[in-house]
Amino acid sequence: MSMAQSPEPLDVDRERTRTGMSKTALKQGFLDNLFYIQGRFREVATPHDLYMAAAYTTRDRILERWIKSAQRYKTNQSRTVCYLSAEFLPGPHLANNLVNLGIVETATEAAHELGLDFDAIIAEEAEPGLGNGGLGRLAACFMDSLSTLQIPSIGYGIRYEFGIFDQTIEDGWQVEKSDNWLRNGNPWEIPRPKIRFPVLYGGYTEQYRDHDGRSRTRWVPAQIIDGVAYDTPILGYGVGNVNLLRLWKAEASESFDFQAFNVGDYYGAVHAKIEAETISKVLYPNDEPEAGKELRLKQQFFFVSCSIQDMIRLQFNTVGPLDSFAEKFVIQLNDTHPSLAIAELMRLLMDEHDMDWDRAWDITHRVFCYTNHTLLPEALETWSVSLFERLLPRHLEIVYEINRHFLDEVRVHFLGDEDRVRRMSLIAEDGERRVRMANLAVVGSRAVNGVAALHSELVKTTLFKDFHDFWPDRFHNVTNGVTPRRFMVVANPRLSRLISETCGSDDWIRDLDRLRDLEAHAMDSGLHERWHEVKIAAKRDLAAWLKHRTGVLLDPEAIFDVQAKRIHEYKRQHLNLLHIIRCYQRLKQSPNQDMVPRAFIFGGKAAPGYFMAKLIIKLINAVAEVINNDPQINGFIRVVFMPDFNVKNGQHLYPAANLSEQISLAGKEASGTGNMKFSMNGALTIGTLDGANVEIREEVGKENFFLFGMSAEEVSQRQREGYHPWEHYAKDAELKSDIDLINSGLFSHGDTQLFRPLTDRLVNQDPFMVLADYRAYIACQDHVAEAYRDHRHWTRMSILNVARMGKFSSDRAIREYAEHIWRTEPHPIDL
Ligand code: GPU
Repeated sequence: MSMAQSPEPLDVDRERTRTGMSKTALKQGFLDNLFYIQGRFREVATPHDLYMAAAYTTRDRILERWIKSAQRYKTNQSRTVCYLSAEFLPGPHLANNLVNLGIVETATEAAHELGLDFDAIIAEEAEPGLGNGGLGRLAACFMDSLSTLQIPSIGYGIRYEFGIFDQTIEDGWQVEKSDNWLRNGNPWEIPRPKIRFPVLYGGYTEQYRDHDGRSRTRWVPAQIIDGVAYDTPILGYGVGNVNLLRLWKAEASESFDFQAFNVGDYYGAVHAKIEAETISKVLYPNDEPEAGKELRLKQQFFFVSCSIQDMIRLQFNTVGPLDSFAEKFVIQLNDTHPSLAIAELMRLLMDEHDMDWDRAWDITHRVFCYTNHTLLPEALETWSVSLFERLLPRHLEIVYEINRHFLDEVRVHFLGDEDRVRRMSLIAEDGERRVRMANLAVVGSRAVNGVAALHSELVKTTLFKDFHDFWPDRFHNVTNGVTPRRFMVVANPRLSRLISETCGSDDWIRDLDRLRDLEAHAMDSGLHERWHEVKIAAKRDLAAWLKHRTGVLLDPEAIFDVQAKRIHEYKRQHLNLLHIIRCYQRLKQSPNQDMVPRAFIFGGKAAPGYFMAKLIIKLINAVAEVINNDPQINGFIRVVFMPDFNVKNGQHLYPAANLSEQISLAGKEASGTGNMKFSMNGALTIGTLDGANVEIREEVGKENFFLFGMSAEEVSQRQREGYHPWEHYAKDAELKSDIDLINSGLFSHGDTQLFRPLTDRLVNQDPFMVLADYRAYIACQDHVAEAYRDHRHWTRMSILNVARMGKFSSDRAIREYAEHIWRTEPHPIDL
């Protein structure tokens, strides 16, 4: 039974005493939960018991608002945004929920009076790592903003039993450990065992005549698996609205099992259970490119099928007939991973709900919208027709039929242009026939958007040029944003307090443009001093954290120069490394030179099968070992790799950074969102004109941004002309000596071969033009060092960066989706 069906109005007074916000109520709630849920008394409670009691005490207070929201949304029949995403990276919930409830101070005092270490309780929570990187974290930021903006919404995804692997570093190499995040229980989720849908796979289709004599298609599957809903409440900041993150867990279908049971195959029946459960067992750890594995396709169809069936159920429960489905719902596809939803909705409307093709298609293409997150060809999903047919025979028929209708239109519009038809087809016919998921997503959606201005332009002019020629109005831009609740208030309470005091209000937390009020104080020496103190304090905290985990000691006075993101060649962590080696060589050549001390900090995971990315991690750690232990360097520069970069650990990084490395090859990073998180916390950016960097620079002013490197245009021109990296290597003596130093074995205990695959690739292919941008990067880094010497000037730039970050709130992004794409309205739930 869904909450939306709760029959009784709430007894608000009863709820308030049970879930009051006063310090006394919090203390009582905490002790009750420790006793009745954890079954513990104070003296024997473990840190984990204390965390669980705190989490339940917080959740109790959210549930009241949740039920109210569900009741209101139901009676209002409100239009609902369904955000379909194979990944969600919400980060630990406790601290964020306390912020959004507005009870951080009360809870801190309550904990103090109970003699508890509040920070230790917060730190106890496991990271829900149900995503790889930017795409999954964006989904979580959007959920926060949807609730804060009071827009009814449901995030649909997969409840992976194992999320993204835990990264440890052993002998400088990345080692992956499985992420058993549910081991100690998850107090934030509520299982809904009765919200369960069958998901079908395999088998065949057949035609039959229904009682009206119409020809219909029946899908006879070979396997049925159940999806069961697990709900996590997503509370908005300072509002009564609570939306739903509904994640599906795969279970064996009871009815299906019984068949095996009846013929006495008990063992086989249990085996089928295990196989069913593998579907939601583990997240694929590839962050573009795609894995292309059969289980991945099964996962995608699994969560998509459950989600569409759930929406149809909700439609019947609230509005009624399916004709208004596209008025009740809008479905946003977070990349192509959920784009099977287009075929699945068609199937359900036609095969299960008796609609003809035209009515079903009318609803389907009006309900879907699609966000593209990459132009990298290797990241664009395609599935071989034979695999697709084996797993989803009915959906292949539907895809063919969509394609037939679509290509007919194209042929009418572009008479005789069969080349274009071939390019636009949902099926790639060159070589092994494959289904192009991006083409399916564009054809099945009424709106398509990129995630930053430059990216959306490139989407229109390169990747989807043919589609843009055909449907120019379908294409939009919505520049990404991040939530200031998580990345400022939770991660950086010191800075947040300082901003609120300086601006005379904390309104900026819900209206990030208000940060502009800081500009009036950008020259104020009192603010400068406190701004500097806040940054130094965060640097000390990070230094202590890193010392404890890696043994490397950083000097808080040094420039904290940070690159934290997935390890990928296009993101060019190795360009950063070449600069570090340059600094090292300079110091070795003239030890007495007046160099500004720097701490180079890296964080990020490599896909387990991505050899070159793993070699880059090894090289970072190898360079760190040599530099950090060279007495001649004497700590002037230090290099450290933060193990297991994730949302939780990232919260230590953003507040402490002075310099944010956003150095991808122009045209390759769709948006980037780390760039926004660093800048909001007062770091200056060194970056290329890529993704959202372009707009960040526009906002903060070019004098407050360290720009270097080729533009996207220059990149494609160079590529057209023919790019020869070895010419740079041969001509630039410093570049040559930096690369030669890697090959000398200095960083690899004399092994001259270890890093050869990396250096050979740079000199011979260099697909991401590291060598072409090397000289400009080094020069720009020299400017950074000079600028850092002038503390007043640097601090002023830092303040202006924060003051001008309003645009990059995910609240702004969600407002744009709501207004231009979804056409949804807020439904306030009063407190
Ligand atoms: N992104 Br496609 C991912 O994190 N994973 C993916 O599989 C794909 C894209 C990222 C983009 O690389 C990044 O530029 C962007 O900011 C982010 O999605 C959110 O849009």
